Amino acid sequence: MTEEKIEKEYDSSSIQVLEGLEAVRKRPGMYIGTTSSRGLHHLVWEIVDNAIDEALAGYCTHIEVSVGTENTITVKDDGRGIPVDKHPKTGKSTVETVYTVLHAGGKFGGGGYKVSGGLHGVGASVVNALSSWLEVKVYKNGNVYYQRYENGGHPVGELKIIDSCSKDRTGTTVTFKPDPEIFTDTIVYDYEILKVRIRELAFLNRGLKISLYDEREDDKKDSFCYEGGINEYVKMINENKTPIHETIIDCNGIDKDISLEVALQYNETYNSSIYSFVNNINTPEGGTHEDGVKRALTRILNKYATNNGMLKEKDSSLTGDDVKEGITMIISIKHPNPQFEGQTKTKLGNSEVRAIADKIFSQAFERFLMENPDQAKVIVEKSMTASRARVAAKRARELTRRKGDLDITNFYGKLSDCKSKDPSECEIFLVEGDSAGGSAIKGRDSMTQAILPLRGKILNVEKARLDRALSNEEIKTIITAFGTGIGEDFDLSKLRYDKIIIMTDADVDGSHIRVLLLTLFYRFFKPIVEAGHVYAAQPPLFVIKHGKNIKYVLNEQERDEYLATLSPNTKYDIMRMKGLGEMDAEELNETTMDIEKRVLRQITVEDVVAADDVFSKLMGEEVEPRRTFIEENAVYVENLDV
Ligand code: 1YM
Repeated sequence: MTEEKIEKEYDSSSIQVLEGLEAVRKRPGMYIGTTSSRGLHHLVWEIVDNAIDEALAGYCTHIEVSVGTENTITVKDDGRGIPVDKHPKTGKSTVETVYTVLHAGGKFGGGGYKVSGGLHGVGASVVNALSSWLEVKVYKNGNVYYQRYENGGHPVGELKIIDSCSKDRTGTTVTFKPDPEIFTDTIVYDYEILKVRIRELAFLNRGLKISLYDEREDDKKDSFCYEGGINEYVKMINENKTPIHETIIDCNGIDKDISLEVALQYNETYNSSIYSFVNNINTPEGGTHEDGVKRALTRILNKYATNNGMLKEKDSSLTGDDVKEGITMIISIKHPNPQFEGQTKTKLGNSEVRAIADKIFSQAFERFLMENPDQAKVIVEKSMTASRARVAAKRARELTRRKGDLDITNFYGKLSDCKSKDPSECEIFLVEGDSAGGSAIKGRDSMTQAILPLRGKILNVEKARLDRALSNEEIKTIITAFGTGIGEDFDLSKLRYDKIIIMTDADVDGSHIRVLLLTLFYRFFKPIVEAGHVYAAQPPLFVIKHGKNIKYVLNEQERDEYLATLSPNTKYDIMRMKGLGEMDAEELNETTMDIEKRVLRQITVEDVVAADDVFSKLMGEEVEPRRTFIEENAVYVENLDV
C-alpha cells in the first residue's frame, strides 16, 4: 500500500469510529438499558467486567473501585494491562481500539477463553462514549502508558508513555466522568449500590479481592475477598436464620468449557432463597443451569429417601417444591457463549447446560448424603414434612373451594355480609373483638358494608406452614369471604370487596393484630395489597363536647388544633375514647365507618422486598423480641401501613 492510501484508510476508519460512538450517545438506552441511576452504575460494571475477565484468565488478583469527589469513577486492576501495541486492523494502539471501537472485545487481544456477561466485555467504548472525559493508564514493560478522551470518546492525543515504573508492575487503571448531558436524572453514585454488587462479585469470584473507596467521605471503604466463594455467600444469607444441618454443601466441576459451582444449606424457614448466575450475572428468571440442579436435587433426595427406607411405597414422591422448602442455594456457571432468553433476558437458554449441571451437581450431592447420614436424614425429613404439608394443604384448599360457593350468609355464623353483590361498591371490615363486631353490625350500611369480627389473635402465618394456616378458623373465614382463593388458585378478579378495612384499637394489641393480618395478606394475598385494596380504619382517640357540638379527633395534635379554634370562654368536655368495643353502634358509625366522615389509611407495599424483610424480622420465630419490637416501634409499625 502506498503511504497515501494507508492514510486515507486511517482517516475513514477514524470517521467510522466516531460515528460508532455517536450512535451510542444518540441511543444510550440500547447499550446500557437506561440513563437513570441504574445506567449510571452500569458504566462501572462495564469497566469492572473487563478487570474481572482478567482475573478469570488468571492474571489479576486485586481490583479497586473508587468514587471521586466529583462523582468520577476509578477502576484499577493488577492484571497484564491492556495491550499497548499497534492493532493490525485499526492501525491505532490496542488500548485506543478497545476504548473507541464499538464491539472491540477480547478477540482483538488474540482470542482466548473469555467469559463475560452484559456487553460481553465490549463495554469500554460504550462507557467512553457516555463520559465527559476518560483516562486510561496501562502499567507494562516498565512504562506507564496514558491516553485521554474527551466529549464522548474523542482521543486527546495518542497513547503515550508518561512515566516509568518497576518492571514487574503491571495493570490497568481507568478513570471516567459520566456525561451529565446523558445522565440527566442523576450523576451521583450510590455507595450502597456499588458495595452490594462488589461484594456479590467477590463471592462469585473466589479469592479475588475487590476494594471500594469513597473519596467523597472520609475513611469510607470496604474490601471483600472470599476464599470460600459462594459457600460463604450461602453462609451470609443464612446468618440470621437457623440452619438445620451443619455443613454448607458445595460442589464445582467443568465440562465442555462450562464451569459450574453450587453451594447450599437448609434452614428452619419454609421459604427458599435460590440465586443463580451466569458469568457473574444474576439470572432471576432461572434457565437451564437452575433446571439441571433442581432436577438433580429432587431426584437424588427421592433416591436417597427410598434407598434408606424413609420414603415408603405408599408415600407420594418428593416434588421440586418439597425439596425447596427452607433451602438457600447459589448456582453459578461460567459459559463462553451464553444465550439469554425470557422477558428480561435473564434466563439461560443453552440446552446443553441442563445435563451438565445435573451431572456435576448430582454426583457431588449424592456423595455428600452418603458420607453424612446424619445431615442427610435431617434434610430428607424436612422435605418429607413439606410433602405431607402439601398433601394436607391440597385437601384443605379443596375444602375451602367447596365452601367457597359464596352462599356464605351463614358461613361459620361469623360473616355479616352486605346485600350488594357489586364488588366495586362493597367493603369488608375486619373488626377486633366480638363486642366491637356487634356494634359494627348495627352501625353499618348493610347494603355495602360487610362485617367480620375476629376473635383473639389470628395465627401468625410467618411461623405456620400453609396447612396449619388453612386449618385456622379465622383464616378460613377470611379466605372464603374474600372469594379469591389462595396459592395456585388465587384470582384477584374474584375479590368480592373493593376495600378491605382493618378495624383495630389504637393500642399495642391492636397494632399486633393489624401486623398479623398484614402478614397474612402479604404472604397469601399479596396482589390484594399491591392493588391497593387494603385499608386501616382510624378510630378517634378523643371526643370533645361543647354545647350541642361533638367533635372526634384522631390524635393529640388534632385535639390541640381544634381546641385552639374555640373561643376562650367556651365551657368544654374532653374525653379519651375507650376501645372500639366500648363505642355504641351510632358512635362507631359516626367516627369510623361512615363513608362521608371516616378517615381511612390506604396500606400499600411500596417496596415489596423491603416489606418482606420487615415482616420476617417482625414475625420470625422468637416471640419476646417481636413483642419488644412492636412495643418500642409502635411508630415504625405505623409506618408500615403508610
Ligand atoms: C480497569 C479495567 O480493562 N483490564 C484489562 C483489560 C484487558 C486485558 C487485561 C488483557 C486482555 C488480553 C490480553 C486478552 C483487555 N484487553 C483487551 C484486548 N481493566 C481492564 N486487563 N492482555 C491484556 O484478552 O487476550 C480488551 S480488555 F482486546 F486488548 F485484548
